[in-house]
Amino acid sequence: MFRRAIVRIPGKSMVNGLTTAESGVPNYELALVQHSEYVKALRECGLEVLVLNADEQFPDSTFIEDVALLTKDCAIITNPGAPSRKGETAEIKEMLKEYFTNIEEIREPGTVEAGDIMMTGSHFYIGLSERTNENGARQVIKYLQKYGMTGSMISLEKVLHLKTGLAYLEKNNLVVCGEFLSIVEFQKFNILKIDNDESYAANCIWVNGRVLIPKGYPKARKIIEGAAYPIIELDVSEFRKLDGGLSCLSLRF
Ligand code: CIR
Repeated sequence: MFRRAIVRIPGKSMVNGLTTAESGVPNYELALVQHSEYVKALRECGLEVLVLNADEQFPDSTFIEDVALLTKDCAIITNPGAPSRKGETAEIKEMLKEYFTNIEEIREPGTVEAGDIMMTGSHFYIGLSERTNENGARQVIKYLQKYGMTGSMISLEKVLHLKTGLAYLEKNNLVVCGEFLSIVEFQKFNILKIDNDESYAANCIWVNGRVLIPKGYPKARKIIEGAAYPIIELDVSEFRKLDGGLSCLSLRF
């Protein structure tokens, strides 16, 4: 169960965020509304939500998931692979001191964005992507082992982050799409397959028994509901325009 989440209100500079989506510039006002609905949903799931102010210096800083990996025994501050995102970690590192005694850090030449890390109990899968390199993944695994947890690496072919196409919903249920369907390591899970035409819905999140999914993906909704999860559907269209989704918008711990 999670007790808390940290989110960051999007800044006006989000219109300059990194993207490959080619679906237009996000509407800032609408993004603010969608973000506040997201916060409301996290609160409905019983979380205390810590809301950080917008940071205009960093256009992608609302995607706060990428800058830290939070586990039950330690926090690992990442070193984002995207140069424009590296400075996002400083403030988070400071604020996490209030909640974690053990804080570790990924150092150069290692790069890691935590959107590439999926927690399944005490084992963590780490995607090797354009943002997360092998050196960074090795550092993560070393820290996890220090605190009695384990990690392993998965190579990415197409998607931005590991959790762009995967979500662990506890109770051995794994939402899987596209390139991850054939990965041998994942066959031990109960696979909830998402069709390619609804691939965006693979980035959903389990929060204390409920699953938050993006609005507008009826087939994915049916599959996840079929696994007996109550659903909260949220419109995150403006974050999708920046390759971001539901997991990226919070750090849950
Ligand atoms: C980026 O490219 O870094 C942002 N525009 C999107 C980050 C999405 N984060 C995530 O999937 N964990």
